[in-house]
Amino acid sequence: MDTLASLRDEVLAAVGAAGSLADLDEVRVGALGKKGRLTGLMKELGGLDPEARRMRGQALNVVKDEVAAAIEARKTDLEDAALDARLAQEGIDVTLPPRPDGVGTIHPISQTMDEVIAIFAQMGFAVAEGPEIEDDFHNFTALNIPPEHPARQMHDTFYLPPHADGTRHLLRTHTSPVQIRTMQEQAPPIRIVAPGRTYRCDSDMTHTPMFHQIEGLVIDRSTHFGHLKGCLIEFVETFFEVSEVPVRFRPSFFPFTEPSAEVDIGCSRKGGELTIGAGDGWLEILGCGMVHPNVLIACGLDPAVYQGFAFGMGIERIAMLKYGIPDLRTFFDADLRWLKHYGFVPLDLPTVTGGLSR
Ligand code: 2NM
Repeated sequence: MDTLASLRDEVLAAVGAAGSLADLDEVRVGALGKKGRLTGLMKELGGLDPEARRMRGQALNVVKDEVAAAIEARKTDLEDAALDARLAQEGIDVTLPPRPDGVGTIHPISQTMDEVIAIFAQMGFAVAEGPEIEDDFHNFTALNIPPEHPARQMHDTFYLPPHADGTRHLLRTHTSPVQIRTMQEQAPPIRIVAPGRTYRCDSDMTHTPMFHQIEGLVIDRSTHFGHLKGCLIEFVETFFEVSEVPVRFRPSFFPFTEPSAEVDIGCSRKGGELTIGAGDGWLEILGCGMVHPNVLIACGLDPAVYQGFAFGMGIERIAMLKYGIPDLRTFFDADLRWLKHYGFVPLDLPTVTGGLSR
């Protein structure tokens, strides 16, 4: 009996002292395993006479249960401690800034769009969006584009299958329908930019059937061409991140503006390299003008009270100029090596004050 009591104390002490699950298992095998010390005592029961075997068996079972329970309790403690240690070690500090590596890059189209929006947002423009599937009125008629205008022809515009009444929807050929919808829905003063995807049935070295535009619109009671010039000169200098860029407003024609102009910036082409900001060359970068009275009338505005200016530019084109991307088609190739080369650091949003591109 004495040996059983001391064996019990010894095993329980060893259980308490086990510092790891491996140590604990060693103690368990040493006591309760096939060749364990308690198992050994169990095996000796066979040699006892019935009464002594019963007494001894009961005593052994009590100790066995006690040891098994102690091992189980210790095991739980050790597992909890191991989990706590792992949690402490693998803990994530969610207040740390994220690491931008391994999440890809920002496509130059997205970057350029974000930069342009940041510049106009800084000037007080709101961003407006609208459907890419449009109707004839918002894409053409309201914009003073007559039915015989070439832009309406099948080969320039993607038309959807006609409805029963003969009307057909189309993929917007510019983001101007967003300005039409804004003028219909909001009372002046209006100051918006409309960025987005546009579609034209055209595909060659310098045209893709889907491309990106941003257009702007300002409507108020006394908005004039001077406001248009100041706004766009400011935009050009901020966007190209050079001061004193030569800017030229060259008379042009659009059905939806009168007068209309195209804006060129100064550049030099020496040795096949294009430098923006100086030199004797000119590069066209956007179109603009005073909103045509017919457009205002189509949107329910009185041209005797309200006037304004509008402008539009292609994102691919200004992205190619600013970032020296020579081939339009590569924007749409989804080539990982190209994206790595021309892409931008994620999570580094362009701001006018904090830097547009770095
Ligand atoms: C351009 C050039 C000139 C333009 C006009 C309008 C609207 F809806 F106000 F009439 N939206 N966009 C516009 C004017 C677009 O893109 C080259």
